[in-house]
Amino acid sequence: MTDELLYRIGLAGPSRVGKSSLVVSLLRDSREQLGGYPLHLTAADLGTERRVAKTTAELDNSLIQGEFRSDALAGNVEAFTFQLRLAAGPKSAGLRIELMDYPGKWFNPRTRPDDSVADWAACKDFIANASVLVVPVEAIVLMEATGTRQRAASKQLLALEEVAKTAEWWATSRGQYRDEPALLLLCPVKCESYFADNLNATDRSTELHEAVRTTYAKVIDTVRDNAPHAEIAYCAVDTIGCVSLVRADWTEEGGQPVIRAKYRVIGDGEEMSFKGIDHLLTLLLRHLVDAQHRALEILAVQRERAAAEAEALAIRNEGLIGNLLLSLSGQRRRRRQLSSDRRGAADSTHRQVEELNEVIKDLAERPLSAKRVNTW
Ligand SMILES: Nc1nc2c(ncn2[C@@H]2O[C@H](COP(=O)(O)OP(=O)(O)OP(=O)(O)O)[C@@H](O)[C@H]2O)c(=O)[nH]1
Ligand SMILES: [Mg+2]
Repeated sequence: MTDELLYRIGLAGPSRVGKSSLVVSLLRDSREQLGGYPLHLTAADLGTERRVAKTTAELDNSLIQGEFRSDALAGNVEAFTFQLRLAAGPKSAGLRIELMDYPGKWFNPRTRPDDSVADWAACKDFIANASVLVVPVEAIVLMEATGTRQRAASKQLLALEEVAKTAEWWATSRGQYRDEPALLLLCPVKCESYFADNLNATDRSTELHEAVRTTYAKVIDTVRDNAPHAEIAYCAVDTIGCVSLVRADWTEEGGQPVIRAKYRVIGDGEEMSFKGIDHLLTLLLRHLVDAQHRALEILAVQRERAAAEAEALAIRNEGLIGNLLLSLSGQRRRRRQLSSDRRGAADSTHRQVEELNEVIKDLAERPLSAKRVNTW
């Protein structure tokens, strides 16, 4: 029997919000991000490795000769499931993680092509089975909306109704498994211009936090109502970092609101400056390691019981003739072997639980920026 469990991470967000950038930023430097911790998050197959490399290159290409091209990243045209492995310690059997990214136009019924209905149904099914739901929030859409019309347009751009619906059925599904950890992560992205801890100087982090809290109140409430055990966290991330918003113009295209952002590159203009990604990874790892810990604790109890039963059988006295027959038929030896195998399996699971205790302690002590991370 393998101890490798499968965890799913779902995404909820419309087109161009920044889903793929967020996922790839999380994976590209994960080894570096995890520095010092006995954890390794790696691509589990060649397809994932290729995908990360391709999207990383596109993201890097959005910064060329001191200019930021916000259209450098091609939008997804199909769904892609990242296959990942997290080894939570040298003796740990590890966790398998699947993360599904998809074209954001499928998310919104207004933009969903007729021939994508079945594809979207498969995405919904994946999300319903995910223990984590990540909601990327396009920060500029929230922060640059002034007046009633722009605020209404911003809700449309963020596909707020759809996000709330998705959160509701995710939470309803999580509500059926209350002994399993569940995590909702609200992640503002494109928020470089509102934090003074990276390359920009203006601090509007409190305002951003408040805007997310009030705008996503329905999402938060629906998760609280349907999955009261779920953790709800906020984590603001810069996946580009070295840009500053110059202006944001609200226009319309085909009757739909659009926001056009103009940035200037700051810093040395060559390198991106991620911020908050390590915090996001920590929040995710805390959840995954906790889930694995709970599952292994249950397994350890089962294996301990099985080992005790096998041991009792191996040493059972079956009387003079019974004992002789057991010995002659080789049955006694087989019982001892089974007992020894089961003892080994139980001890190994106990060691894994112990090892995870240490990892959990390490992750809990990892400092998180109070401006970028919050739990609700
Ligand atoms: N300024 C800024 N731009 C970003 C950031 N993250 C992503 N972008 C830009 O936003 C654009 C859209 O990002 P994607 O990650 O492709 O968005 P998506 O949600 O995957 O889009 P679809 O695949 O169409 O659903 C990209 O061209 C990025 O350059 C960020 O943190 N800051
Ligand atoms: Mg994408």
